[in-house]
Amino acid sequence: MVYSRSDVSPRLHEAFGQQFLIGAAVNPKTLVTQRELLTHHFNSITAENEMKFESLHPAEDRYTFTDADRLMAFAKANGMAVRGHTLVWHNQTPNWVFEDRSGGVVDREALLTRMKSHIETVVSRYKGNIYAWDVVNEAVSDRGGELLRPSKWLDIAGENFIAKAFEYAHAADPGALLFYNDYNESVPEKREKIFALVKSLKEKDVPIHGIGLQAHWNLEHPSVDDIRQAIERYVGLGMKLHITELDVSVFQHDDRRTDLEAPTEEMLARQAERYSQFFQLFKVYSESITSVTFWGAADDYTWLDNFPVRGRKNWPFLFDREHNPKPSYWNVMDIARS
Ligand code: HAH
Repeated sequence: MVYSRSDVSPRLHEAFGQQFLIGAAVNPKTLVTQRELLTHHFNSITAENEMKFESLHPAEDRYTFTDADRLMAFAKANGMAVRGHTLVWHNQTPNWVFEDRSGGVVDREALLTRMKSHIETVVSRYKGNIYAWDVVNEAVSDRGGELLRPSKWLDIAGENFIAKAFEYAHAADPGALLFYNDYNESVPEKREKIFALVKSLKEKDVPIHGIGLQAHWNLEHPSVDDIRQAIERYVGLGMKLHITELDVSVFQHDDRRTDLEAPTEEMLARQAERYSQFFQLFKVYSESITSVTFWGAADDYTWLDNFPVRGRKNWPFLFDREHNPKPSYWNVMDIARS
């Protein structure tokens, strides 16, 4: 592969310098393969996996910081900010967290003690160097009739686990901005649940500063209007907003095709139109939106390759597989300058 052209196009993060940070999720591989692109266009990075519970804390008495520390060093060497992702989640969390010494279910108090110890250790280590943390990820249910997603955290510790996570994180780094982060954040039913959860946290004086909109969107969904309404609703709670995991899949939800070897011209044009609409909105709300992070940087690597459809590649970003700007990039730059 030839990685060449990205360094000659105008820097994304400079174009939005007055509005918000421009971030990318990275992993140990892309820190190498996308190095030029990352340092040219982005001024914030997030660990795709390397700061999750299972990566940092695989056994009760063992922490593994090597990959996360390397990411921090990369950011520092290149003058980039770092968003932390994520402290408490139902996924990518090792079983030991929920088990007692005899393999049974740990009790509530012991689970909260483990949570506290994990959060203290991780947040203190990067204190002052991580501007915002996703403290709790995806705790709200997608199903009708229930507010919170069934999980071991909820089962064992009760709904208070969410408030506790924020308290522990705030105690460890009072200077870090603390976020509740979720997907389907612009779907009206789920939006109202996220709103209700965050409102109840605020009413209990829980130290929460913002809502992370994951923004895993596609060519048609969610509608710009639903996104605008979600932003309005969350801003109404006095929350800062971060766009935390932006990508625009070229496939609709029920499209299961696996035969495409490259995105069609129509897909690229529609994707560019969508990106343009999104960044127009982000600009309008830039008093509240202070950071926009893509869940990757260029189409040579995305978590959407083989997910949710196996054997299928996706092309969700502003830069193509060779790191050249796509029509989406030029549209976003036009919005920046408008
Ligand atoms: C996000 N979940 C997670 O926050 C992130 O940590 C991960 O790397 C990728 C996406 C979105 C999601 C999912 O993982 C499964 C089903 C729906 C949505």
